[in-house]
Amino acid sequence: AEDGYDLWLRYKPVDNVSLKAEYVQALKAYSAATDKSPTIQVAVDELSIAIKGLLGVELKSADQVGEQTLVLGTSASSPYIASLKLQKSLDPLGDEGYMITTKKGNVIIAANTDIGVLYGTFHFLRLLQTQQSIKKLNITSTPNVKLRVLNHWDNLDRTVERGYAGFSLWDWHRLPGYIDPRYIDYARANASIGINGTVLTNVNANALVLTPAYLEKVKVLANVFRPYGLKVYLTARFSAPIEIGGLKTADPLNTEVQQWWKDKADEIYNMIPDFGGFLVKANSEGQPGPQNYGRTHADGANMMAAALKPHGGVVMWRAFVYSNEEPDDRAKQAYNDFKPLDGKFDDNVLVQVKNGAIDFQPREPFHPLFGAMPKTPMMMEFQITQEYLGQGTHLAYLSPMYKECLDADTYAKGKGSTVAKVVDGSLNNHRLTGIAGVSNIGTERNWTGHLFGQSNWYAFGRLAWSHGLSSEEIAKEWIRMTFSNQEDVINPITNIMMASHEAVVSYMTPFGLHHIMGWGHHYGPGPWIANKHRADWTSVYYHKADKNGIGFDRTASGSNAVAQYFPEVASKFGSLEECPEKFLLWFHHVPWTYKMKSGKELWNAMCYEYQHGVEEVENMQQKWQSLENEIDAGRFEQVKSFLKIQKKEAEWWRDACLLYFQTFSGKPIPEDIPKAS
Ligand code: GCW
Repeated sequence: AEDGYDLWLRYKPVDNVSLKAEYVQALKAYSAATDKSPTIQVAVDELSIAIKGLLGVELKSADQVGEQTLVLGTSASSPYIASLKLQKSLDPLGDEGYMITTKKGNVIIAANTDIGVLYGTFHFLRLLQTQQSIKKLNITSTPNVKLRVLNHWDNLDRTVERGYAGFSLWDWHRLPGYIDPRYIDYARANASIGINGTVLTNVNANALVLTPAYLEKVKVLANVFRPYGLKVYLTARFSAPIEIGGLKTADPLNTEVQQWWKDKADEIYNMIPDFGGFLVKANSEGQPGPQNYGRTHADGANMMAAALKPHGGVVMWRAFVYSNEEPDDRAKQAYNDFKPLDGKFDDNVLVQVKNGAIDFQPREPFHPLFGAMPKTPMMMEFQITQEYLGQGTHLAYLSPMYKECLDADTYAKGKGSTVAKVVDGSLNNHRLTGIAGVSNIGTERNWTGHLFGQSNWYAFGRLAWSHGLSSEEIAKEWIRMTFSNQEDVINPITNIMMASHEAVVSYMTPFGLHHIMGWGHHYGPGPWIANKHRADWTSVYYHKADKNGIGFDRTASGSNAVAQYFPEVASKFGSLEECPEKFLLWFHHVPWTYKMKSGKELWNAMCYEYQHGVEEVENMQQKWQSLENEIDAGRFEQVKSFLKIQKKEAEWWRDACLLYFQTFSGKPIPEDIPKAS
């Protein structure tokens, strides 16, 4: 039975007869260098598996390149490619880009490097999987962003912080002796969408991973991943020099501490010559950091950067900081801490910023740090795992959420200064660029727990490579590869996916409400949670509901967080009339009687919005039901069951939030909204 293990690499037989004939014809044989590098070998292996599955034929190696040969390689490895004199067109493709082109009846996959060839191979296979014609190909592709990295919040005991898909893939106990074949499938999946880095460990870090015993294990994973272009990174616990180094301090300006990190870096690179570098969470949520010693984030980051620099490694220093003692609006703290440090970071440091200023909410306005630190590479951090979006059971396709942030205009250098341009380096001429996604992957058979979680891993990779793709294009690719190329399957699932994120926003946090989830676990509604953990957090900290209205005043009359944005954005968000309604309660405290664009008063509009979210889930259920005979029972039934849970929980959210907020508004819930049961 289908269990989703194969992800989007299922390679089921091509059912379109004429296309199948076209493919078989074009793929009589392949030609690649005879002394294949490990990367070319995995490309050829992938082709063989795929061609066998898709076309039912064995891919044969060509004695010489005749017609209908698939040729793959670089000008250096393939004399045939060299003879085509493509180098002028290959040069701009850099060290990861590729070209897929038809020459004299042959399909050519050419690149400057073997990894470029592998990426091109996966692209070519995608054409077959999504049943595109390959008669006259003329494709070139290069990634927008250099570091396209998964962040695993995986602990050494194999629990996964905010993971909803089983345990960590990394079987530390059996490493380094045993290589779980799953590591290879993980690397294949990542390579197929252009992900080129993986941070193995949780940002709430355990220093033990930097000890020799663990580094031996990490080395084995790095060896497995290397042919797939996937570099390994680790989280570095700031206090590691004390915890595993026996030093008395971790002060970044202390020369012994600096030497300890240098030695540690040397030791790591001795074992893993292409080690990527460190990801660091410091002085945030109890993690140690440079501020413990009166130093800045730049002091801390630069110390590690200096240790990694001789080896070509980078530091990804997180900007997710806020302090429990700080009475100011949490949304403002990262900006206040980091903005003054612009220009102070070494050139192998990236500052990694969450998409929004609070914390991976179903909807957040973009983080004001994007555009605000022109001298510093700003790395995007998205969350793929659905911590605040229904975790392991709710269907939410997140590409529209990622795109909303990437497409947002910061106005940092006038109109058109989108977040995407900040992140891809084009706005401020940075060559070191990056994008991270907090992984939703674990040991469940289908990797992500919810089958549709796979689409978020997929979409993250595709957008990291190419942020101009539309969410719908990405959804359709994924559906074709995951389910079927039949229009009557593609269309309903596209509709389900495209409406899904907005549905979650409607039944959880409409109109810019945020962080009203249950305390700690963040699952389910909890707008009433009295927070004893911070002096300034009362039960109404984030929604601020009272008799008059609801919403967090972040304008000049309130916390003035809007002032952190560039003037055009600040005046838009700061104006009650101009602020997009989707962010209204993020920035404004609004009277219950306020007239919304729909003509309804806020209270009524909110009631109907929650109900709308519930109805959208019902729509998703109906559409899914129509696929009963089109999709294998295993996957069909699982998604169906999860949608049933989602429906129940959407109602739970609606009822809980409306009944609670009603205690402030004092207004009736409209009669046509179903009563809480
Ligand atoms: O989203 C929050 C989570 C924490 C997480 C933290 C972070 C890893 O609730 O579990 O810790 O953010 O991003 O550092």
